[in-house]
Amino acid sequence: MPSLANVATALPESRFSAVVHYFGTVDSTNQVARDLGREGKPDGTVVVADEQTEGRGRWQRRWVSPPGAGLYVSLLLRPEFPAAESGSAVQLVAGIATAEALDVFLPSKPWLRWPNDCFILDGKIAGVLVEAETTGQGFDFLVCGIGVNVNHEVDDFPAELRGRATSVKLQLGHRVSRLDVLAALLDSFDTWESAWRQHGMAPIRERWLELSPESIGGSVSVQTEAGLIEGVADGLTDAGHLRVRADDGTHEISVGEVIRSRPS
Ligand code: BTX
Repeated sequence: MPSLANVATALPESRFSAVVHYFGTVDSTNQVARDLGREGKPDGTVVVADEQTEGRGRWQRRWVSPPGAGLYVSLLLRPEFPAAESGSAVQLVAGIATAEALDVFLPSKPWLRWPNDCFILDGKIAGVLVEAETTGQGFDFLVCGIGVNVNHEVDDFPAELRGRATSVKLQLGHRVSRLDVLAALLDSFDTWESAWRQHGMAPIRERWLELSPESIGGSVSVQTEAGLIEGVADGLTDAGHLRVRADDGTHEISVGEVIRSRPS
């Protein structure tokens, strides 16, 4: 199986193959990509690591990132649209790309949970963390971090995640190349990011919703800063916010996460 260390030369040619940085161990590929962004590195720069010691999720949560098992990748993006608009779009694009890449390898359909999780059956297999860097002058760049559990064994997960997290290997019974997963992911990301640049939110929102059946008509519980909102999911707004019909009216949720759903 090809080594991830060869990533800079092994990726098929695309807008993400020109500047690729590989590291054995980093704190967080998102942090490294942010530092590179501050140094002025170009749009499309890719950071990949074999291990993260401080892999992060949202709200200071941890992303478990053992050596040799997962794909830990961050993309440096310099979109011409404002941070809020670009961040929402990139989040959707990254979710689509993750699900489509996993679909190449797995017999069960990957599905997405708003705003940033990818599941196989009821196991979380991947997550996306988009961070924006802004200065006093305005919006500088985005870092889109994606973590995919590729060759994890059950023992690679801490006890509290066993039974809730899964990997490609646990689903398939054999290892797959992280380089192949990355190539599929970047190919899909490029396709859907181009669709967004050319046609706006409509095509990516439609594709994202195809991959997230619970987000249309599912009974969901959404944790927000203002508390728990329970109701029926009614798709996404133009800004990528989750629309939920509840007893007290329709909510358009910009910050939060679906924590439960029941079949519609
Ligand atoms: P999140 O905040 O939605 O998910 C974090 C939560 O998911 C944790 O609190 C834990 O319950 C669970 N979890 C942690 N690690 C794993 C795992 N390996 N598999 C399944 N569940 C897990 C999701 O945040 C966004 C994660 C992005 C990770 C990438 S990796 C490359 C880049 N660098 C970096 O530091 N973060 C991103």
